[in-house]
Amino acid sequence: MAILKSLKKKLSGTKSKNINRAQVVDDNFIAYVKSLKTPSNLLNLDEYGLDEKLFVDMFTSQVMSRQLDLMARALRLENKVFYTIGSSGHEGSVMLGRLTRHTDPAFLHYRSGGFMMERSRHIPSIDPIYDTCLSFAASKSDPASGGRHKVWGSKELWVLPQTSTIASHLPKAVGTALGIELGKRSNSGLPIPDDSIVVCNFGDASSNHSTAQGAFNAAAWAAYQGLDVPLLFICEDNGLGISVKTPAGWIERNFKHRPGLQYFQADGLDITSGYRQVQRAINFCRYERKPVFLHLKTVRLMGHAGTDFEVDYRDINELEAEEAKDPLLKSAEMAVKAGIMSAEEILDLYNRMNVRCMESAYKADSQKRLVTQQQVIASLAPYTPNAVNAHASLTVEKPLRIKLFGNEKLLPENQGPKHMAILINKGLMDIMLKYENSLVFGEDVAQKGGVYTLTKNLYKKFSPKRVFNTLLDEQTILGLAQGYANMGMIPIPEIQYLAYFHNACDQIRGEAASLQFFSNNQYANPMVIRIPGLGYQKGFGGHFHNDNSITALRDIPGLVVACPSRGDDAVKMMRTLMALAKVDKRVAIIIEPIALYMKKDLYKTGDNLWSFNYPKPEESIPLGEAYIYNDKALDILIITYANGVPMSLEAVEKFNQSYSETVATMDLRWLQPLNKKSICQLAEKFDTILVVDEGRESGSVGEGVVSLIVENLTNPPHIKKITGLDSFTPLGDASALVLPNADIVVENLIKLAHKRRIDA
Ligand SMILES: Cc1ncc(C[n+]2csc(CCOP(=O)(O)OP(=O)(O)O)c2C)c(N)n1
Ligand SMILES: [Mg+2]
Repeated sequence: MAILKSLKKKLSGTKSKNINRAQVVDDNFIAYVKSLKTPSNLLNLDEYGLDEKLFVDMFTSQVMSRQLDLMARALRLENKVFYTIGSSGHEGSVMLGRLTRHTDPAFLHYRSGGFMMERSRHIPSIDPIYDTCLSFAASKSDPASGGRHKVWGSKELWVLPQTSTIASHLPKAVGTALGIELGKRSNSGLPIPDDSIVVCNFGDASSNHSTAQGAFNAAAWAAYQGLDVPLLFICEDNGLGISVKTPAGWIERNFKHRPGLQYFQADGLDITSGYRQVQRAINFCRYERKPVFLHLKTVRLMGHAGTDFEVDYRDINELEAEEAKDPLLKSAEMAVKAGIMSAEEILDLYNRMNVRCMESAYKADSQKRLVTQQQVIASLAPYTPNAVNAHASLTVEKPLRIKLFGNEKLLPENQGPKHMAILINKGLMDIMLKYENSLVFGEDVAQKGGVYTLTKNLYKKFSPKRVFNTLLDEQTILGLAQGYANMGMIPIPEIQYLAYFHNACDQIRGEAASLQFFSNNQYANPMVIRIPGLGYQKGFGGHFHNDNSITALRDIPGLVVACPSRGDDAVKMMRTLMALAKVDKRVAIIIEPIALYMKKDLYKTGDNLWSFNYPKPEESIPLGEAYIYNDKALDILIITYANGVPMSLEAVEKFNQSYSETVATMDLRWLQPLNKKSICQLAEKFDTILVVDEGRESGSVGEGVVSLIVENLTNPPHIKKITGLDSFTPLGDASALVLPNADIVVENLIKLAHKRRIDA
């Protein structure tokens, strides 16, 4: 009891009761329970589909969740807990924890304490209170994130960790539901039972987010066409998003009649009346395999988070009315009315859980935290180069390839030099043959074969189950990729143009790329995203088809960004990316320079010097390995990538017509992470360097290259950098004005050569 008393003291602090609603909620419960009397006519739980044990379990889970919230508020003040967004008022989610299976993948709202407590009963060895305390305390032994974030997450309970971006988990929930249906028909099968459903909850305000709306639409769009989408959306409606009220009746009005989305309502404030309602929704979802929108009525108690003083924006009478709806009061009342617990027993349970939470929190606080950078990033970007490279060079038996391509002569390596578009297309065929669980999807990738025919014929060769068009929504495409990966597949989504990646960027930035990090590498969503992009398209364009902004990709932790300049490299790099996805479960993007898709010649028309042989099946390019043209050169080094490579080679050819300085050209090939070692080792051999970067000036790859060299070389060479302008790309010939070109490269080479001569 000493702990309880000290908690109360901390909760009351110096603040008035009006401000400290946690204290009020706590007091209310105790006072209310003390007032309860067992009636002579007992309530029959059977009528609600419940029995005594079931009820007591769920009620206990509600109390556990509540006491975790109260503990967090108290120990936050002692710096022992770093997170105070609670679940109070939302404890009705215990019904979902009970009625779904622990193998139903769950993407949770941050108010899912009740759900977690109840789901944990499926695996008795789990102590959900202690585990939550470890997460609250950012302890290294937190089983969910290894101390990286307070998340609801558990490998054993199929709860994939979510951080705080509201609605960002909905697209991957759609993907996971569709992934269940795809996976159960595939040879490799599913990691969970075939009749699983996906659980995805969120708040009422979050349901308005365009990411959420996109996910509802995508689920309904798929269901409308007869696809199975076993997805249970649960909107936990407490009527507020921080301080902003959701208009009364809005959620029901908005979701009740959506085609393809079945609406159910349930009382989240009373587990007796809510139980069957929740059960009906879950059963419909599981057995009809259709998407469901379950509207769960809740209240929010104790403010949005510990730092939120509701009295600033809510009337005290309104607050008290909400507090009177506390679902724990209702459960206590029902327990007494049903004669399964006395008031004393309830108070005893409440106090015991309080002590357990406090003791667990103090114990968690005494555990080790992350104390080195190495520990923090241990799960960020796993990389086992030997295994990856060995896997990249594994090949499929030749007869299978012959069958795929038609005959021996038609094997791409027997077809002579080709341009990039053809080589990537054939490369994708080989990859799909090698990885039976790989999927190609995106806008227009199936029958049409993509805007630039890169996926041509894949649909015919690998069936619509593995190559399919999606609806026009990049967030959904990347959400599908995450979901399919969760179900064991290797997605190869296409985003039609780089500009359109940006409008869905958070699906990679905040979600896919963060999963290994926030789950301590227990969960992963390996994928290889193909994105045509960059400038210089002749006769076609404007900004959105020539977007050259790479900056937004460069700083996404853990993401690999590949950018080939020639077709054979593209194929070899894709092989490595697939191996990275398979072996280390990494997320990668390959930017395909559109203007190089059809480029055949280098110096003059018909020379065919930018057409290349299809790489032998076992060939690949290790992550980070650059290529150096004219590696014997001694005078000037050009560092570049993508369109910059043929542009620089052309410029060097022109330059050497009048100047004798020898020039090497380094094609970086991998833009993220930059290979510090290889860049610096090569740079060290030169006194003059020209960086040719077709991206925009600010935050460009070139910026990274220059700073690596300047910071790491004892005698940094003279460096000049040319980049695109910080501008959007205009239409027509004006587009050339904002990008580097071969003449500019020549001019700069000449200036650098003169400077060298003067310096010498
Ligand atoms: C994309 C995004 N925008 C803003 C926020 C800040 N934020 C956190 S919670 C929240 C309100 C969410 O309300 P609701 O969905 O109703 O959930 P509740 O907290 O009421 O359970 C906001 C605006 C965020 N986390 N993510
Ligand atoms: Mg809300």
